[in-house]
Amino acid sequence: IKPILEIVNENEHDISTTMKIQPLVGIIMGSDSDLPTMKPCAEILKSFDVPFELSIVSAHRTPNRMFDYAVNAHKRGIKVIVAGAGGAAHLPGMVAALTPLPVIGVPVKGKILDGVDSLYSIVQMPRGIPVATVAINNSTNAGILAVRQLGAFIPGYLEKMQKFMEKQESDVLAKVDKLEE
Ligand code: RP5
Repeated sequence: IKPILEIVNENEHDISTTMKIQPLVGIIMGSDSDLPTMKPCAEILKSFDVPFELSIVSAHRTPNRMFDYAVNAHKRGIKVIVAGAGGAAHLPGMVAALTPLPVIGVPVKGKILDGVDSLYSIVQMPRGIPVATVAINNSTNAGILAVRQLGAFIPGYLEKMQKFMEKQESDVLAKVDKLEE
């Protein structure tokens, strides 16, 4: 994936120009310090050939940018937003409050409270504004869930997901066979 700062600096106000094809998933995170945690999400999307964009959008430090991103994402053709944040992790919930798109929240583990603070901040949404929350630091699952959501209306991704699951199963069964040899 492109280095995050390069993407942000490229054109801060038009993130979609960072890819030549229409991105379907928007990966956003509160800080560049979240990038190592969010990178697996980008990698899994790449492995499924899902076009995505990736940027820093902070609920606290750049609230106006967050508002612009959230209200415009669906107009730019984004179908799913994956939002990672740590600590007082308001980004996924605030974005979900502003967009009609599905939002997947990734609780990022910080240095102090082991990520439980992030998890609770993201998962405890009030009725009416859901955020699909994955496990602490598990941005891989956020990517996989995004592919499944796209698969509901793009058959190619559904087929790829079925193959991915079959391979996962056969990989485990091969290990079982080896253990039992
Ligand atoms: C949150 O605060 C970010 O999502 C990050 O996980 C955490 C710490 O940010 P930095 O101080 O490392 O920029 O907003």
